[in-house]
Amino acid sequence: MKCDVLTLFPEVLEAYLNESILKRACEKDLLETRLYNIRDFATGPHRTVDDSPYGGGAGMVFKPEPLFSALDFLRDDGEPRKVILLSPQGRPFNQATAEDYSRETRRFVFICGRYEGVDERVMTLVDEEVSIGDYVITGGELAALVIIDAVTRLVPGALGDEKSAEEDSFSRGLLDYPHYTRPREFRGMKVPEVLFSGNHRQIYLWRRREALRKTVEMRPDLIEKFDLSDTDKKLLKEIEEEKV
Ligand code: 9D3
Repeated sequence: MKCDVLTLFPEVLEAYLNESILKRACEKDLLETRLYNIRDFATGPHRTVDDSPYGGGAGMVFKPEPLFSALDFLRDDGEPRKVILLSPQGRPFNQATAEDYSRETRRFVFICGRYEGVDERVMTLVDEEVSIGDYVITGGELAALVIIDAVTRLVPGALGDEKSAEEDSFSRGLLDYPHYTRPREFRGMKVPEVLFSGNHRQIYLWRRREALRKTVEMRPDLIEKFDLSDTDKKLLKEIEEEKV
């Protein structure tokens, strides 16, 4: 994934991009991020990027000129780009979007909004308007990081251990089962016996049952959409019967 990020706070993204998986992905040339401060494209003595809304009302609106200048500057290299505006009004980002983006060959431009919004004429530059969920955050920076992180995990080689990405998608649709590591007993809390059994079928069934249990409890909406196998149905019945 290659991307340009337009933001008023490049240092916010810098910190997260320079750690862990994203850092390694950068070093392996699987991820390339160029951060640009929108203020550097603003003109005038105060380098103003926002102004009050026509028609009145509270808050400020991102002026169009700095964003158009930034896009003109980026497009100078002739590389094709897909421009994403991060905004609360966007289409919700999910794992399917992440998979689409991981197959995209164009460079991405992420425009991180702040204030109440951007001047509507900026939409003529934008290919997709994307939100990360139904809650209000202060600006698009965290949203850009969420998307870059989710997409990079899907780039072959980025996780090092390719099984992790496979497992993420393998049981997709169900929440994860509980995990345990040493010690075998901690403050009176024991690790389930089956996990020491070496019986892979029994371990699989235990994990599957616990994944189903967790999903029923936390995300019944996922169970409704999920294509349950005969074994899953049997395990769900066992969970039901525990309750009586
Ligand atoms: C009064 C209307 N508000 C819209 C719900 C104003 C407003 C609040 C916060 C406008 C922009 C923002 C800043 N948020 C983002 O830029 C943003 C965002 C979000 O708030 N939630 C989920 N995804 C995203 S992506 C960018």
